[in-house]
Amino acid sequence: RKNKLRAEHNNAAIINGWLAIPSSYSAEILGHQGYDAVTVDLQHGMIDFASALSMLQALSATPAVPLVRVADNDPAQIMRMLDAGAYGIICPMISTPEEARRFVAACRYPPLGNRSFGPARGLLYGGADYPQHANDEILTLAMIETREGLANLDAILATEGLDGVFIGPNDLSLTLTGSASAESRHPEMLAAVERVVSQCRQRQKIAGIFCTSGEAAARRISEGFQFVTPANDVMQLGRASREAVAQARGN
Ligand code: 3PY
Ligand code: MG
Repeated sequence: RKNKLRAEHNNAAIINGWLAIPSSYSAEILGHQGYDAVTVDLQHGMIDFASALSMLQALSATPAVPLVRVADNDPAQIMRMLDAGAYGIICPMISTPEEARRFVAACRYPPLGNRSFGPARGLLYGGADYPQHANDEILTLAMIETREGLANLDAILATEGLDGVFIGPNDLSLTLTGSASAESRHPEMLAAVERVVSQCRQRQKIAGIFCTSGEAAARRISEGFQFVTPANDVMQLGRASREAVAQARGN
């Protein structure tokens, strides 16, 4: 199976779903809604290994490419998630080129990296030739969400094998402006976001960002992002429920 995310990122933007609820049924539902990719969030989602495994299994029955956001830059967890069938990893809090190299190395078999061999579900999802193609197909996105990560952006983007970066706008605005806001209009945030887009464009890397809605995601695409997450399952469930209650009450 070819990872269309790596092959096609120069064309249309990748629309990525986001799962924080530990449910294979939620994963299956999102996977069938037209997303290019769906990410299982082990950092801020309420998801353990057993749930992540069943969610990745559910996603493999859908057209969406299964991705995982790991809890931190831990090679053991990254390798387990790849063995569980993740076709890409989003790694939080990458602040230095050394951290970026460590992250990418965990995603690549030797000689490119130090991923240990035991592909498990990779073979079921990716096919019998997965070991020959995994190094070319596993998507690697480093999260830029610290002041240091922003300062080191160019060196991080220069990391061999890194496909791009994914802005965590809550953490980034928290460190830059003192308050967490996913759609912050603070001048420092606007400048940071613009810088990420332009440096990614120069190096032909993917610029990604978390967004709070479809409208916000469309705006980010018009700003030059190629990978957007238009809210997560929790936000969408809450929003749709509030609307239904309000409509039922006639408000
Ligand atoms: C952030 O906004 O900091 C994120 O990590 C988004 O998920
Ligand atoms: Mg974050």
